Amino acid sequence: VCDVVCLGESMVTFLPSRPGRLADVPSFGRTIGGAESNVACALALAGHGAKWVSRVGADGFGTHLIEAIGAYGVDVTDVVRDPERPTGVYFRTADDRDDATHEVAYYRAGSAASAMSPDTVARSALFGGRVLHLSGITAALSADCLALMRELCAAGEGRPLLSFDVNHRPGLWSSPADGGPVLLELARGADIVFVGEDEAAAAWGVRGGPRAVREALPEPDLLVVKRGAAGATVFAGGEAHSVPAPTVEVVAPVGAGDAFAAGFLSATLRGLDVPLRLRHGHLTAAAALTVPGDVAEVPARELADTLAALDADAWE
Ligand code: KDG
Repeated sequence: VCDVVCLGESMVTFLPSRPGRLADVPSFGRTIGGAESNVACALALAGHGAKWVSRVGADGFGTHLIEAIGAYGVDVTDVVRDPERPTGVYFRTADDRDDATHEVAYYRAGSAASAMSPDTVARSALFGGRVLHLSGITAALSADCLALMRELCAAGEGRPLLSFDVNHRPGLWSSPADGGPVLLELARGADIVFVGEDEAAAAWGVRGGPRAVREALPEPDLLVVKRGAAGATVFAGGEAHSVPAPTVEVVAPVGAGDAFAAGFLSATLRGLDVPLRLRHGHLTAAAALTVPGDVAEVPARELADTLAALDADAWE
């Protein structure tokens, strides 16, 4: 049984052999990236049925993505190979803890995944799970991808629970101002929304903490506002719950948001109460923060349950 279907572009990711400017890095190690497949991998590691739906090129990088993501236990049977377009790749620098020097070089324009559209992605593949997880990255990839996202976020009956991570990537939008209104429109159609306080400020000009974000986005049943090391707040119905984040030694922040979403969704699928879902999100994110790549081991379920159940003092 498939619990969660994740739709989105994944890329072969190149991590630098040493810190410094992209221009100076002598060599790179290969790994995999892609916000939505990161969520699928973490969910599969946590024992859930997870499927990743996408398009990759008919090239070696596409094969690598399918094999590597499949090796996490993710169902990759609905990933389409595109003989005409390449698999996207991207390069990172090792300074990405520091926003001022963060560099990500994408080589993904015209990629196989950018050809995802309402015509090329089968609804049967997307609607077969309990949850469909999407992110704002897909909306920025092409007009076809945006059309698909609009259709999915507007689809009413017969749709699984729709989870949407805003994932605002200013560099992917042709003009930084384009992304905000689209991401807000898509988020309004989802049931569960994840957004960083910093993203809400950058994309929507919303400042004033989690409550201000909720005012700008009252529609989703569950709205999770993430505040980095300060923790996260979830709005569910008329209630708000905040949980601080555990303190960890950060190796690389990339992938932590995806891990958070996976932990929260895992706890949601297990029917745990809303504040506990935040704690599971934090615990899974803590694991991802301490590895250089995007996907980390997830804490074993029994351990995560024990840690999540510690009283509030332990979480301060
Ligand atoms: O959340 C991590 C992702 O940002 C990373 O894996 C790359 O999907 C990616 C993107 O488009 O930025």
